[in-house]
Amino acid sequence: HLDQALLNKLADGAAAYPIPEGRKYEYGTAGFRMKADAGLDHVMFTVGLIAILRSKKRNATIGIMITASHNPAEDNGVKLVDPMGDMLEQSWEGFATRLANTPSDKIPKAYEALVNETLVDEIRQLQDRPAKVVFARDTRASGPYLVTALKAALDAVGVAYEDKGILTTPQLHYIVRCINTEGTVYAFGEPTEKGYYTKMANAFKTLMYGRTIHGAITVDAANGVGGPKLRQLISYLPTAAEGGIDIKVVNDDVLKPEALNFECGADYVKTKQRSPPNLNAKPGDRCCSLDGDADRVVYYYNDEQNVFHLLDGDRIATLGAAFLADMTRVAGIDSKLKIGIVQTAYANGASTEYVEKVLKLPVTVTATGVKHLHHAAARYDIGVYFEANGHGTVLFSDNAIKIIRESEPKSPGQKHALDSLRACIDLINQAVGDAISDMLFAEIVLAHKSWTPDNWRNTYIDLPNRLVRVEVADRSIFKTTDAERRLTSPKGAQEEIDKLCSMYQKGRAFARASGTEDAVRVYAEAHSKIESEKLAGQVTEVIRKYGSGT
Ligand code: G16
Repeated sequence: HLDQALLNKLADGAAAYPIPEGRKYEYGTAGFRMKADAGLDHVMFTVGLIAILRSKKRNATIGIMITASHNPAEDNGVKLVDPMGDMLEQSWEGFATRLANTPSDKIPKAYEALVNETLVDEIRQLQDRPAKVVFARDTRASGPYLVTALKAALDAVGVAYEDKGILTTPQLHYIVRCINTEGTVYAFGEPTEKGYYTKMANAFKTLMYGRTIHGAITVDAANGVGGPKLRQLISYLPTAAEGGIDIKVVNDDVLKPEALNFECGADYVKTKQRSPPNLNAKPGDRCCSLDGDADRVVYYYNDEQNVFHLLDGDRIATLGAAFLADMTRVAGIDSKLKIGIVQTAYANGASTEYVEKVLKLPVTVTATGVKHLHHAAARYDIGVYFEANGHGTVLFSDNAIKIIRESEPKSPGQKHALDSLRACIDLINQAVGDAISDMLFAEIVLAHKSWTPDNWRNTYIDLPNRLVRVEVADRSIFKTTDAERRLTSPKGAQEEIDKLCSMYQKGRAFARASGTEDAVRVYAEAHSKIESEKLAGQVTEVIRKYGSGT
């Protein structure tokens, strides 16, 4: 049993954050997400308690990120970060969901029950361990109030915490990993924002040795936290005149809260397949868009005929994997390392074919959500994972890091390749997908290959595709299997989708319930644009019919 004084403090703290009538919460694709004023404060209080339990359980610092990433400005959300800077272990999502759905007056007892369920092992009671939590938030206006609710829980239990203020999601993940690996062989860096910039800038300089980036890159920061943070990083990077990079930051207004993700940002560009209206880029100029918390990025450009071309997460993955595979070959260590790519069902069919047939690398397909891709990528020595929407990174296994660090070069070419690989280990944020780090990585690879965006796009031609957001009465009835590529419920829906797909050349489509929005997503691709749009429309009708609730 927990001390009565602690239970009383929890009761007092939780009373200020009741659950609104009828509200149900779920730890989804990326934690809890909803309208910020629809009872998210209650969730914040409970997430604070889960972080405490998790910290005690793992005897490590746990991170909490307050953000709703690509969602509209009035939404907010919260996700937990495990000790190595990765997403909360999935088996704990259930505890988080359960506590979030507990009415305030029952929280003390529910917390006590969770202590008994998660912290008591046969040898020792972990409950007496000290807990440590770090948290940060994006630029949303609701952030400070939500922090108050979170602190109320941490203060009620009386644990140590650090408020890191406003950070990008990947910066918080980086800091958590740095804190927990400090002084070990896995040391990740200095656990500060400055440490993050310095590590990235140093790696960038090594990788850019003898290379030139042609022309400026325009970065649309979605009017989110990525804007000011990127500006800070720029002050650590060499300018174009110094052999570095010319980054033009646009859509970086964080003072107008409603501007966040509005007609800009990675999700807008990917979904609408068009540039943000105010970009002012010339034909051939490289552009990219971050999302609201700077953990995803997509590239694009207009060609000489002013036709828009998207270079999405699939492209960044193939670009990066091809580069890393080349470097391991030049370094003479390719036979010792298994390189692979992880995608989701949203990956363009042409990209999968390119990876398997041209790059000759294996592909693993997982369900949507960084947590799924991350784990699959960790099974390769060099695992490149990207969602088509721009979330992704590269993971180097301990074995790969050892081989790359310890190999002795036998020629200047091998030395250069090994130095480059070592710098990649530092440049790429292995804790989690990081838009800023991914963007620098893409810029470096393009410079190494002397590629224009046209060269990049011509590696393979995307199958025309369409993504549709369908609102239904209850999205939870849509259940999937086979990495979300097939519906198992409602009965009959998949058969109809299969029939439709078979009517089109290269027709492929699937539907799945979103984990971050109250909607079902439909993806369709086919040989031609008209066909892909027709297929998307027909599958949308199927989903509407089965989801109408009648
Ligand atoms: C989050 C997740 C991503 C996922 C996206 C859309 O992104 O982190 O892995 O692809 O949501 O997910 P869903 O289709 O389930 O809504 P973000 O950028 O919002 O954190």
